[in-house]
Amino acid sequence: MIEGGTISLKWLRGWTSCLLVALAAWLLFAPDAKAAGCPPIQDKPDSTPHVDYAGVQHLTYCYGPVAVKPGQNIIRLNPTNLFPQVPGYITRFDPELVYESGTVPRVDVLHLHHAVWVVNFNPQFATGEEKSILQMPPGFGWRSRPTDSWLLNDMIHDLVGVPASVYVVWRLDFVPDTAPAAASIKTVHTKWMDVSGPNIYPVFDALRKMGRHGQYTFPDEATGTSVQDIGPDSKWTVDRPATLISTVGHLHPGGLSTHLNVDRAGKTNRLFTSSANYYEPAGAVSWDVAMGATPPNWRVTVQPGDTLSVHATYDAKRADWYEVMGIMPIAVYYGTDAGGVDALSKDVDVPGVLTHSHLEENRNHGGEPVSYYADPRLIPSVPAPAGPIGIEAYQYAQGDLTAFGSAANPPSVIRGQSLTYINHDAEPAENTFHTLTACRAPCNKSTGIAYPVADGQVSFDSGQLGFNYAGFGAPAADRDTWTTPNDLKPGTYTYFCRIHPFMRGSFKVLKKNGKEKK
Ligand SMILES: [Cu+2]
Repeated sequence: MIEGGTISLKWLRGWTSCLLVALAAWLLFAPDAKAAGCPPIQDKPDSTPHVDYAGVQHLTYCYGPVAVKPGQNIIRLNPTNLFPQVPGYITRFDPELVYESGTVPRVDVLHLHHAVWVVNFNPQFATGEEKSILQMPPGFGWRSRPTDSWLLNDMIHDLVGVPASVYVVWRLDFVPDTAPAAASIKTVHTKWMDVSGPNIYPVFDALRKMGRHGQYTFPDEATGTSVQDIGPDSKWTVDRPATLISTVGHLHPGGLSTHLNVDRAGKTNRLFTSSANYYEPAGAVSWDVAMGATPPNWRVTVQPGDTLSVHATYDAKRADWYEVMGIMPIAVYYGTDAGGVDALSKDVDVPGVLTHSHLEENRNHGGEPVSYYADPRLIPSVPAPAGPIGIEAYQYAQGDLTAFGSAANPPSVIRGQSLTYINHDAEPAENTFHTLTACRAPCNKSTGIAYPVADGQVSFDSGQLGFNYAGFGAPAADRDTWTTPNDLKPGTYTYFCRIHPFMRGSFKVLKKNGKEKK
C-alpha cells in the first residue's frame, strides 16, 4: 500500500497526478504483493466464449495475497509485473477476486468494489462487482510488451469487519507475436469514458429527489452542486478516424444502464446502451447483476470532430444511491479498414450480450426476519448525551439495534435540535470508515446484498466518516463527526452503515412538548 502521500482526494483531479504520486511512492516503498501461484479458480457460469487463435495462451495472474484489514474500504495503487513478458496481444480479460483457497468471497462479506488496471499510465481494463468479461471480437487485441508499465488500482471492501487474505485475479487470453495469428491482429486502445472522471474515486450521488419519472440520468439531469461531479472524461472529441470495437458499462447497485452517444454537427445518435440485467429478486438494488456488452459484430466508425458522451441512469424510486459510478471504457481501433457502420446510422444501438450469468457469491440477499436486531420504535428513548455519540468497534454507542441494556435506548432530541456522532474507529490504528445512512424503520432485517438500502422515510447520509491518511488512499469524508439535520419531524429514525451494513442504529426526534410521537 502506498503510504505517506499528502495529496487529498479532493484536489486529486486526473490520473496523471496520482500516477506520479504512485511512482514516487514506488521508489520509496516496495510493492506489497508479488507474483504468486494461483489457486484453482472456477469459470463464471455461462461465460462469453473464448475467441480461439492458433497459439493463444490462457494466462492466469493472481495478485497477492492481499491482506484485507478488518472493515477496510480503501483505494490502493500498486505497480505489478503480472502481465505477459513477451510481446503479443491481449484478446480477453476476465477479472476475479478469490480467497487463497480459490473460493470467491460472498459479496455481502468481502468484495471488489472496483479495480482498474493502468497500462502505460492509461486505464486499460476495469471491473466492479459485476465482473464483466472483456472479450475482443476476432482479429482485435490490446498490444502488450514486456516493457509496459502496469499499475493496479483496487478498492477491496470488507463489509463485516473481519480480516481476510485474497488474490485479485486476471485471466488473459494472449496471442504472442510468435503465434502466426498475431500478424493479423489489429490493435485496440482503451478510451476511458467516465461520467465523473478522471478521478481516483469518480463518483456522484443518485438520490430519490433527483431526475424524473423515478429515474435519474447523470450528467444530463444534474443540477446544483451535483454539476461539480461531472468530469471531463464524460466526453471525448475524436481527433482522427477511428472504429469503436467494444464497450460495456460499469454501474453500482441501483444502476439501470449506461449509454454512449455521439454528437456530430448538431445531430445526436445513441451508439450503445449497456443495460443492467439484475438476477437480484428484489430488483435493481444489489450487486447481483450482469451488464450487457456489445455483441462481437458491433462496429462503429467515427470521424474527427465527433463528440462521444457517456451517461448513467439510476433508479430514483426505491432508494438513494450514494457515491455511485458510471463508466464505459471503449476499445477503439485507430483505423477505418475494419468494417463497421457510420456512427450516425440507424440501429447502431443493438441489444447487448451478457458476459456471464448469476454468480454464486451473490446468493445471500438478506431481508429475512431476525431476532438480534431490536425494533427501536418499541423502545423508549433517552435524552441524547451532551457530547457526540461515539461509534466504536462497529457499534453506535447509543441506540444500536444490537445493543443490550441502557445502550439500546435510542437517543432523543426535541424537534429543531440535532444529534452529533463521532467515529472513533476512524483513528489511524483502525482507519475504518462508517456512515449513518437513513433506512426505512425498523430497518431490522438480516443483512445481505439487497438489504438494507438507503430507503429512509427521509434521506440523510453522513458521508464516510474518516480520514484519507494515505493521501488518496480512501474515499473518506476527511472528518469524523456528523450532525443530524435539525429539521426532522418527530418520529423514530433508523440508519445503517453503507460500508458495514450489519451496523444499524436509531434516534428519535421528540415533539416540542418532549413527548414521543405515537
Ligand atoms: Cu461502518
